[in-house]
Amino acid sequence: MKKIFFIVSICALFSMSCNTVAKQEKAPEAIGPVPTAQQLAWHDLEFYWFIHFGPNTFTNKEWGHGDEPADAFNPTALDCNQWATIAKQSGAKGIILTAKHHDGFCLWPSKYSKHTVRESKWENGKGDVVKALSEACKANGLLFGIYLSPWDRNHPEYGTPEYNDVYVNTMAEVTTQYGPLFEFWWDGANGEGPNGKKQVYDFARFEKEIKKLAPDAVVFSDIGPDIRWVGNESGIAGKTNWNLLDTAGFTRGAGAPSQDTLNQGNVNGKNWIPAECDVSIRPGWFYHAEEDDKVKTPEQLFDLYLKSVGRGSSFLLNVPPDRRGLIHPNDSAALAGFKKYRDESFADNLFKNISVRYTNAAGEPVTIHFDNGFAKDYINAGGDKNIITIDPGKAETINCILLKEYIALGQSIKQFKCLLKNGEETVKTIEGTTIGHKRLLTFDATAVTSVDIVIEDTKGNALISDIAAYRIPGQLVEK
Ligand code: FUL
Repeated sequence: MKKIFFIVSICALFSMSCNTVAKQEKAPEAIGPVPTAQQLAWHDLEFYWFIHFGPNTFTNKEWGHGDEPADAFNPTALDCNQWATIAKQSGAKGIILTAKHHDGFCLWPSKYSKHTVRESKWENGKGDVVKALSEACKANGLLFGIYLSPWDRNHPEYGTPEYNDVYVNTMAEVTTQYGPLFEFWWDGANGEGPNGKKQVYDFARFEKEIKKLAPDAVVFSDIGPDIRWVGNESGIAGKTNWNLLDTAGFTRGAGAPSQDTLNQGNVNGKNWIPAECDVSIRPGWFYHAEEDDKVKTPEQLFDLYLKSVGRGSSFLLNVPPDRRGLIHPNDSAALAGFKKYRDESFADNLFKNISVRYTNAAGEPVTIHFDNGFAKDYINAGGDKNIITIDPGKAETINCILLKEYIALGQSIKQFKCLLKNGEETVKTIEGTTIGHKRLLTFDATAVTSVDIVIEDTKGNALISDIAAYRIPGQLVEK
């Protein structure tokens, strides 16, 4: 015991030499499934937009029947550059557009449908919303993605094997004409078509085709292949959130795992399929004037950010343009407030100048000093029962701790706790389960002189890739 104390003290005094010990550590092996390069890049996006726009915007519906006249679609002042500018200002990294919703109306002049912008009066049938938004995204440095509803309540071939050809052809059109895409979205809704028939989708073929057409896009559906639904449309991931999912025995569009499983993932899941939190800034997915006073407030949006991104998921926020084809001022004001909230919350890392002490995987004590925030790919704090002590050198009042796991080598941490200390005394204990891409823990503001992160249960090594602490405005204590 005395010997350990001696070594730890020496290390604290000569942090550089212990740092050298850490540098010689063997690279750890991956634990279980790991993300693809595309999935890893997607994790880092964290926040991006959804846009639901189409005939429903003008007919005040959420699910059009497919019999709406094409002329119903008639925005008076459509400006995709306004959408992209506001998205960019809100800090979003990309936009996913409903190129076709369940009513079958195509926002581009598809060769494979007679229900498109071409058949509408808008811009004398010469307009193309998908093209305009893909260009606006490029001009504003945003990524572009597409939602292409497999369910089609207009297409005469829906409900027959030929419709699967139509669907593949439209996938080819949007990927080749408007790509590159960062995400492709397969909605789970599957109802009857105009002839009362239901479609038997050939998802195996769709998957093969999309992987050829857009190899760099991550593909979303309830159960992946790349990104899964979070199990609710309220934008909330599980506090326990595994990026892993078992899909054997489940099929897309019919028979997904339970919503709880989608929400939390499977601890020993065989596939890396992380959850995406989709939610609308208004009650509906499409614009309805009567919801102008029901736009989520900056504080509500920030709370959702904590419950999505802050639980290792991503935040896909729907912002539906109005009948002019513009983002309503109430929505843009809420988004500006949300951005300000995030900027103010995370501008000042109170754990910028810290000493980090832990025992590495080889059982050696390590001390590393960071004077401008955590700046390493990761530290390997070994397996269970390890303690990582963070010492900011002076008392700091914090109400948020950020932790990240080095997920390129898998997801390992099952359970941990943070002991908030003032001197020798533990003044608050925050319990947690998974960390994954990012975990934001919020609690009542507390003065701390150090924090112990106790790694209680892991699947293997605990690879921590970021540690920070903040004093965020307001009282957003996680429930
Ligand atoms: C659901 C759809 O039925 C809604 O209309 C909306 O598009 C939402 C994002 O997904 O499954």
